[in-house]
Amino acid sequence: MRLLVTGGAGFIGANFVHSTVQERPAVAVTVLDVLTYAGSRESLRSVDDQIRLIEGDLVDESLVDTLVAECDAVVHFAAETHVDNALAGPAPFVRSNVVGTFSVLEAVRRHGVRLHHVSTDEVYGDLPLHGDERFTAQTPFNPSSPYSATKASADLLVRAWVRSYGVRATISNCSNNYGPYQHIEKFIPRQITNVLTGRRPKLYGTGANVRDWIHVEDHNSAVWHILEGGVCGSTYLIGADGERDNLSVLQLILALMGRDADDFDHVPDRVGHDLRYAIDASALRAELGWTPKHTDLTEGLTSTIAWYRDNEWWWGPLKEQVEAGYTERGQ
Ligand code: NAD
Ligand code: TDX
Repeated sequence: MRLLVTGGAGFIGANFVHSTVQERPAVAVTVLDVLTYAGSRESLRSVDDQIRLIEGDLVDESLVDTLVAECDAVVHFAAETHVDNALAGPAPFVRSNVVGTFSVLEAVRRHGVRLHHVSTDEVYGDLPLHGDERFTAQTPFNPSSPYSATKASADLLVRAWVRSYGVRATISNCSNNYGPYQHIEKFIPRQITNVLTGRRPKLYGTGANVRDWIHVEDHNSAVWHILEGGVCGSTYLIGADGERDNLSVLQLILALMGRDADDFDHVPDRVGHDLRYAIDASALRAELGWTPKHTDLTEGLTSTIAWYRDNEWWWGPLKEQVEAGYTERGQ
């Protein structure tokens, strides 16, 4: 199989490329990535002689057309992904997430190529903090932020291209990922690298907001299950029953790193901050037989902390600038 992976130099995409190269040697991987601040050649360094990396933009329709024509399937990860950046400046989110997905859809339509579109649970908005309701594929879209609105828009384009043009596409909406190679602007790696550099972790508001954590390897194994066994036109929700409030995740990180439970700062809350996400992944488990492997958050965080401790070469050069940006926003 010749596989085109968009956004393969970002967090989830790079982990996907690593596991694909390792576990599926018959798959020829091409990565298309424009290498924004969030993408890095370094994330693919260990596999660079086993893949082809094309530095280019999703909105470059002729480049996307050429690459899609050469492949059997596309896994579309590329997007602008950080909610705080979307709040500060939404334009790149509309460009990459909406126009970029349109460009991919037009190319797969022209060439009859199978597409898997990677999306987020944030398209469904948020749930009440206390309760046991969870998102399913039937939950109506209700995005809160410019980021989630552009992801919902992209999902709607994919659905319409399936219905109107018979494009062979599946969609997945996954919960919050963690693991190696995640950009240090995001919650878990920001706090780990704050501790590693002698800074105090920063918690938005009271930390009561709940996220449903999944290890990136489990997200990616679900993507492979869907690519191979998913029904075109279907949406699959991916989650591993990992609900935790932010304060308890932070205090677990502090404990695992030998710090006191109160060794952090409260900073102003994110505007429009989604309260709670929770995924019901029973359809994916029942239909495609997928099960997550990393269900113990303490174990998953222990290995993630070890990865950041051992790989300062990868994140160290970014740290000052990322924290300067947060300081400017008062967070
Ligand atoms: P990331 O920000 O780490 O990586 C995104 C990658 O896309 C980067 O390498 C970037 O250079 C590339 N990119 C952005 N715009 C591009 C463009 N116009 N052309 C080509 N490449 C471009 O993101 P991530 O966390 O790895 O997320 C990957 C996908 O998974 C996204 O679609 C995101 O919405 C989705 N997702 C993420 C999470 C999560 O917790 N991180 C959860 C659910 C879904
Ligand atoms: O310093 C911080 N302190 C803090 O309390 C940061 C960066 C975040 N937070 C909070 C905000 C959220 O409630 O932690 C939670 C997680 O924040 P992010 O890592 O920014 O993730 P989130 O906004 O939940 O979105 C993530 O999951 C869904 C990804 O960034 C999205 O791309 C994905 O679609």
